[in-house]
Amino acid sequence: MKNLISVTTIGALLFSIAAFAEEGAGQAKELSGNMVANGDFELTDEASKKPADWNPGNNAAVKSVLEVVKDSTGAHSGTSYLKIQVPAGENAALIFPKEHMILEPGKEYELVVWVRGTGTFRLLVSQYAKSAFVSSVGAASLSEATPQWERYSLSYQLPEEIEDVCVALQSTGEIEYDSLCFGPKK
Ligand SMILES: [Ca+2]
Repeated sequence: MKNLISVTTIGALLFSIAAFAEEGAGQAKELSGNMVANGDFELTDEASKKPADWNPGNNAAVKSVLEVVKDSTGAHSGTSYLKIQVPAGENAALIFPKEHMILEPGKEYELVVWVRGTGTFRLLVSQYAKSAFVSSVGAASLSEATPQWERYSLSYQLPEEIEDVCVALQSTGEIEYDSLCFGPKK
């Protein structure tokens, strides 16, 4: 079954965006079209202590540590961000949201996320058809992060044969993510 982002989720998202209004109009505007639930990593699943609405992907297979860090001065948005640590020599960690998105063919979309750390990372859009993984779209290789928050983006257009997609974050070393947004390109 395909998962469309529900009206309730969008309502909750808009409500949480209002709370960030004091952080600057530019950022609030960027988050307003967000199709990814908990892209700002402000919600934590109480049982697992992992970010709510996200799957840890292959983190069980690699010896990586995934956590939501509560740090109001260090966070790029709100009071928390996602931290992923992968020991040297291990495979890159992959994390993606639980809900897939249905997109309009031909329309241009953009994934934006703020990243910092000591390691490498890559933004991806994973493509599915007939409930099966088809391929991932993104940079050819992982890039080095910087110690300060930097904005990275990936443009995406839905190919005809693809039915639904999800964003994915791949990383090695110690990488922190915040303020992730995916939506129609402005
Ligand atoms: Ca945040």
